Amino acid sequence: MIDLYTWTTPNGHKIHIMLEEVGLEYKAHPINIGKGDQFGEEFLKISPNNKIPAMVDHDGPNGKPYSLFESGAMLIYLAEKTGRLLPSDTVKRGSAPFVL
Ligand SMILES: N[C@@H](CCC(=O)N[C@@H](CS)C(=O)NCC(=O)O)C(=O)O
Repeated sequence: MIDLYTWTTPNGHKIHIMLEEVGLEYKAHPINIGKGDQFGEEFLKISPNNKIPAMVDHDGPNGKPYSLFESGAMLIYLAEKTGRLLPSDTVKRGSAPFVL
């Protein structure tokens, strides 16, 4: 189970879309950045740069809770956790259909 801390911005939507695509169970917690929720003491423990999105995977590496922030890092983590949407082969990760 993943707790996702997010708001209705493109960076937030990226993670909602990824979680839906890979089919992991999650609960979304609204962090209203217009009202300053991102500066709350508890949220800053998960996202020290006071930005959404951030998440806690309660079934992280070695079965332990794992928290992370930065949408790019979250996307890679979720892809690697599920083995979906990101080839492990470096060449296949590129957008070019061929190698020069
Ligand atoms: N590089 C970060 C950018 C995150 C970001 O800019 N989040 C914005 C909303 S889209 C935010 O939380 N802003 C609140 C603030 O800076 O106080 C990521 O990709 O996660």
